[in-house]
Amino acid sequence: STLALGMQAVLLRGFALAQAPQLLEEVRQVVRQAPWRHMQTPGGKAMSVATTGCGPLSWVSDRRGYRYAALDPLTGKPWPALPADFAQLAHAAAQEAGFAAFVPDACLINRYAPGTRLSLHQDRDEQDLAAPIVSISLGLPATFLWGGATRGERALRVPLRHGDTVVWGGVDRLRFHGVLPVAPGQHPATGECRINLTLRKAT
Ligand code: MD5
Ligand code: FE
Repeated sequence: STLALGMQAVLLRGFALAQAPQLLEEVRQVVRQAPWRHMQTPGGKAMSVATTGCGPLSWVSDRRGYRYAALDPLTGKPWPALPADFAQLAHAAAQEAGFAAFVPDACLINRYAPGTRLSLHQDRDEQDLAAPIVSISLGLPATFLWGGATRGERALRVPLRHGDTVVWGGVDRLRFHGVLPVAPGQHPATGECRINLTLRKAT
């Protein structure tokens, strides 16, 4: 089913379900070349989410700030290539939401162990804020917090399950958002974690 969360934010329930096993196999391949790590915030704290990435560029954070980088700072090597089906799925999802021209050049991969959360933030490190972000949820469910244009606005709680895909674009692209602590559990596809892929146009 297709649920309009906002004017230009669309939740496609189960959109990635059929491809999930293949996506997760590709995540495992990425992790072999670009291992999970807990990036440092500019304030010096380790993020509770473990991350890696793939594509020509991927998002990095350290004491110097947030940015997109062509090289993985952990290995010094280019990020693994963006798997073709990541890009295809993101393109198809974006099309459903009215963003027919979306071509991602970066994929950030987040891993949430039980108890891991993501505090309210905006994604504004991309050059082209007219391009949407496509988010694919895999494994354990989570409660997504979907806020407003300011941090203080009351956030809507959106449950996201295995295979759910969300397209955030246009007027809904810069909303504050986060993820509540993931509840402990076991998922047949991922074991004891939630994995989120975000496909982005960084440049
Ligand atoms: C997650 N990840 O579940 C989320 C999914 C991140 C992040 O937030 O930055 O890695 S992406 C949700 C998102 C992205 C861009 C814009 C908006 C939501 N939004 O305007 O609500 O790991
Ligand atoms: Fe975000």
